[in-house]
Amino acid sequence: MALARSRPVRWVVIAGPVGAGKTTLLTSIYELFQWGKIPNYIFAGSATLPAFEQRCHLSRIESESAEEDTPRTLYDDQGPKYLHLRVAAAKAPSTRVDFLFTDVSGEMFEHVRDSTDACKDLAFLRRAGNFILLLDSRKALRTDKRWAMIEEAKTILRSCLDSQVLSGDCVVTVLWSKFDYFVEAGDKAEDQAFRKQIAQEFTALFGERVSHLNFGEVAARPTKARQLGFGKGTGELLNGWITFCPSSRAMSLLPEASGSRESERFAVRHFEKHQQP
Ligand SMILES: Nc1nc2c(ncn2[C@@H]2O[C@H](COP(=O)(O)OP(=O)(O)OP(=O)(O)O)[C@@H](O)[C@H]2O)c(=O)[nH]1
Ligand SMILES: [Mg+2]
Repeated sequence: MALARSRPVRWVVIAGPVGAGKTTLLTSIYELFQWGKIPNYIFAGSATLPAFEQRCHLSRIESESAEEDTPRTLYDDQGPKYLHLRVAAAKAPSTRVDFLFTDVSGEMFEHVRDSTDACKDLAFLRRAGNFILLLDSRKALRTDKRWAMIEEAKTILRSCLDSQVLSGDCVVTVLWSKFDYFVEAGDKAEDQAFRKQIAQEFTALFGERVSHLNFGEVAARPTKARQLGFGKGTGELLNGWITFCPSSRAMSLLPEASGSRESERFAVRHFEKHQQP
């Protein structure tokens, strides 16, 4: 069955600098499905199982040692890697949704941040129905790092909007990743005030330019506050992606005739290699 030709797919771009937690967020969704821990939905397949498994492999080995870890996503000019996930409603398994997630190295977003032309080259951004911009809570707790981290995130989003690659009805979520760092630090009033201030700043800067802007928090692998449970917040996030999708954002995977050199061709090649029987 040619997935690419048979059903619409929702494209979710996970954006953020190196080490922000992009890959871990994706693997946590996959693992929670394996453990049946996503409320209301079940895993209904993936055309990129090896890619998910490869990313989970290291953390599984490491989980027998003191600290789990995610392999770094390497930057190469082969374009982004894509992870496919098909989910079904638990009560109506024939109701399915296909997601295609980008697993892009943070270095690619450094190029995006530095140049609107680099943005225009990234065709996957044009297809995004959801754009998830990660803010690293670990850095947010470092007063010497937090403002640079916030500025970098704003610049990535600004660059994507200025270059007009993000569609007007793309849902943009500004997401505090590694939220367990805040929890470990006691989630003090001043930290809550800081997060509120950042949400206000993003709203003031981008609220008019983005039709759906929202905020959230996640702790995909909460090693600093294990009581939160693995994948804290990821189930809710996925639920939001499933239940709220502006109508035009479910798009076919078929390459457009004028498709640019990387994302479409890469996706189709990738799917042809990894299709399930
Ligand atoms: N404490 C904690 N650490 C996390 C969490 N999520 C990810 N990490 C760690 O943060 C580091 C970076 O995570 P990645 O998922 O590789 O980050 P990335 O954004 O994919 O990074 P690049 O691929 O290099 O751009 C790894 O050591 C993860 O184990 C979290 O929720 N809590
Ligand atoms: Mg990565």
